[in-house]
Amino acid sequence: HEQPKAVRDTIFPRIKEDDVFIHELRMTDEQIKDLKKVFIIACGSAYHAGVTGKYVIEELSRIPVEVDLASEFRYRNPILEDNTLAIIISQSGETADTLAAMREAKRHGVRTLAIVNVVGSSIAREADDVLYTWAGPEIAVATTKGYTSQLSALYLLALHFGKIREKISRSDYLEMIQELKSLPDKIEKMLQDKEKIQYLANQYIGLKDVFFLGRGIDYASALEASLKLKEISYVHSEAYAAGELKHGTISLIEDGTLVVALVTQEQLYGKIVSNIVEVKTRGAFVLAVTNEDNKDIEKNTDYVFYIPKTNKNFTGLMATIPMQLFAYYVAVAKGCDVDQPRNLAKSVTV
Ligand code: F1P
Repeated sequence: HEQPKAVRDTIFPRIKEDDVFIHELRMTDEQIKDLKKVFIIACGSAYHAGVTGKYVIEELSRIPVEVDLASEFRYRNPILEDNTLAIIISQSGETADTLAAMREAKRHGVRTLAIVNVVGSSIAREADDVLYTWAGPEIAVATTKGYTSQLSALYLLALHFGKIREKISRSDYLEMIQELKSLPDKIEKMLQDKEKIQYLANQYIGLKDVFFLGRGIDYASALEASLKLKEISYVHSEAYAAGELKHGTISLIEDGTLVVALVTQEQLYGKIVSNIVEVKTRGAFVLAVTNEDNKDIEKNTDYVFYIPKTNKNFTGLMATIPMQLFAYYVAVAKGCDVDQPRNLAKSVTV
């Protein structure tokens, strides 16, 4: 419920007179124009923010982006060429694998930009530049506003790169800036509808398996939705890029299996609807999370949660929040302690 503030505090100070202004990033316009590659490196939810970041940075700035898990990157002798920027994402700034991966990137002479919430943390101290998220000092163990403020920071970066590299028209740029500014109010509005999510979660106390499906940015949101459910309610769940279903997973869908379809990318509506039809044929109960103007989806689904319409690059932030609420309500209904999830630490330092 503090997400409108966290998102506002992360975005607003970096928009001045309808321009993105990231004074923390000490890269010249020439260096940004010369970028050949961006590596995003993180763990857990921060990694999922990075997957969203890949879609948005590539779309808006046309820089190729590779996202890697810090625990893999640090041991795999990565190929890091000149003109690469490593973006390190970590809420705590202390995650051991992420810190080690950042050091590995630096050892190769690559410039590092950290997106971190904790001021003065190890990652913040060692990175070349730091873009702080302002989610506040009180962060849940299973991150929620930490995650959406990471997305906010990545949206700002993508717009900034896109503008400097002249990959976005002036009118699209201005429109997206207005849209960024409207996100906190839209989150506020969406939270007013939370009983709809609570109602559904209460039907699913005995829930065993859930499948989250999405394409493009919605796939990244599906990864985070699935992790959140596992972390706090201990329900088994899987996130799938919807097009991958036919490569085996579909055989796990049975009568009554809950499938959550994230459907925010208008250009992919048709594609995901055909995946929804496939799982419904096998008896799945389908919850769709979609844009408020996509009423058509009701024809093929059992339950719909509508999110406020926003620019297609920013829907990840909108779609994730109802999924965090879903995980929360399932956990509460099952009697789980959401503030102290078992086997989860606020920062994983070993
Ligand atoms: C990464 C992370 C969190 C998760 C939990 C364990 O932490 O996976 O996303 O909620 O706290 O660690 P960080 O590097 O972003 O601090």
